[in-house]
Amino acid sequence: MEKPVEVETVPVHENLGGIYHDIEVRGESERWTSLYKGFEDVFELSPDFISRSPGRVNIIGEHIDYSLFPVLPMAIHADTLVAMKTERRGREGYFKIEIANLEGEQFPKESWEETSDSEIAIDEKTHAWTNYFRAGLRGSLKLLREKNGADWRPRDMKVMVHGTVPPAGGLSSSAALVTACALAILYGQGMKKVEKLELTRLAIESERAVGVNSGGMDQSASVMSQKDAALYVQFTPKLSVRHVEFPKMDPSLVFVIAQSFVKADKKVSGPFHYNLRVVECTLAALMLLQQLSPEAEGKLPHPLPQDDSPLNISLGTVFNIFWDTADDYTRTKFPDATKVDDSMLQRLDYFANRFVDEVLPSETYSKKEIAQSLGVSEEYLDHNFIKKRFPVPAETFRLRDRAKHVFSEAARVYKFMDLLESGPKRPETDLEFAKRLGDLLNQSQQSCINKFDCSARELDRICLYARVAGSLGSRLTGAGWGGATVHLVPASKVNSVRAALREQYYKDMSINGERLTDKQIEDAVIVSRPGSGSAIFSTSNKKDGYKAFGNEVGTWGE
Ligand code: NG1
Repeated sequence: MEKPVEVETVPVHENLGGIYHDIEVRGESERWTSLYKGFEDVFELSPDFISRSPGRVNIIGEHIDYSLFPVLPMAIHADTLVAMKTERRGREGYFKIEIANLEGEQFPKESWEETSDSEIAIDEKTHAWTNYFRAGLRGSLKLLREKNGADWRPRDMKVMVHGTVPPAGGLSSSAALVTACALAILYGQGMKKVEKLELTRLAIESERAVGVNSGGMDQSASVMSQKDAALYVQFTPKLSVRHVEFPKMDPSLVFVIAQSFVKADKKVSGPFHYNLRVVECTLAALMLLQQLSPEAEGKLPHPLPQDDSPLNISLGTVFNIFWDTADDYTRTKFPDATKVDDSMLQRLDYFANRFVDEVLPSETYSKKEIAQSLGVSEEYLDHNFIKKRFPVPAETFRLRDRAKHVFSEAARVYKFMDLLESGPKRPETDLEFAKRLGDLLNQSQQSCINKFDCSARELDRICLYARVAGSLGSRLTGAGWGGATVHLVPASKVNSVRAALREQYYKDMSINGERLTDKQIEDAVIVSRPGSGSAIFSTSNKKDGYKAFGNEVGTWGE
């Protein structure tokens, strides 16, 4: 089951069957053909290759990746495709980018020039779709320059994009877009072996340039997933993954994804939602950290420990410091901790239910209170955390509940993994076992509602209706505040869940005054099989160009 991925490179396919499940290939061959032809229509040339990166659904482990605790997402079928041709034509000292989208009305074409040594500028306030390309470009150029030396010059790029991951829908359209762009740029600029881990790290950094202090779950899932397996992602001591298959069960279980149609655009709402949560978790980490050694009493240790989280110090790191270096001082101060055995679950439970309550007794903390308690100025907090990179305007912070969510959610991920890896215990029936998995999803949703305040009324309603109709576990997936939900459903109950959501949620719903169409309702609920991660499809040595996509399945005619 365990597979090291450090040296794995992104696969280069010549067959769509290597990328999609068989049943998906026919529809995809038509779509890939449209992209290829769309490219030829706009640029009057054929693309050299197409890169592809999928969206993801998170099964469990919400809002804990940026605290560096493990998460369990899986890639979905929906993805972003980037067709590209590179050439050397433009002015000396410059390179040119022409980028279009198959859905040109919604995503207008752009072209611009950059100097060969430029640091790509991104104006995150414009929320332009091409910012994601720019973000991928900035990260990729940095890596290419490191590998190729300072004299290396980028080639011109013609680019055509198409995505099927719904934007702001909680399925990580942004990570799919950034990752597919970064992969296309690396490959198109001459890196024929793109290391998965390198691409993932680059995509995480790149996405942080677009206005969100994001964790690393989405990019990991998009790049490193494999067909028919969920992906267990660990962020410490370094980024690593395990491919996890679900035990075969009777009744068989499927994951159903249901859209809420409530837009959750992190870049717009970031200062009040996502980025604020990152700040709250970071401030909570500082408050806990300050308790951990005699020198730190009443002030922060100097220098602060540093990690790879968005603001460089996280709840996960403080948790590790506590248990790895617990000394006499900590033991005297927190005697209960000495009774905790060294299992992760016990330790997380101690943090979620004892330590956090003791250190953070109040529901909210003002900036002034936090600064006083840490022995630093408010300016220091602003400069290093609250207004660093993407400022959040908040003056009060709910540290206790945020931290309790993080530690309890991390425990749920461990429990879920334990169950998956040990399978049903005799004489437990498969259904009883499945219910235990489902309970963890339901508890996660409860914690997202009560402690992390990242759900939405619509998401709660969908979860409720789905559970009544037979889902064993239902929760929001991704950042929340809208977007999508995920449900663990016995295959025999999928139709009743679908029918219940249609009747009770979608039927009377309207967007901008318009009722949902039958097609929208049909597409809103999908059964998702774990899909594969990023890939390149090389078309340059195909005599038949786009026919390559259809020929191998015999669906493309003249
Ligand atoms: P969404 O908004 O669903 O793509 C975001 C973050 C993840 C993770 C989840 C919450 C980005 C790109 N993704 O996912 O890293 O923190 O929220 O678990 O910011």
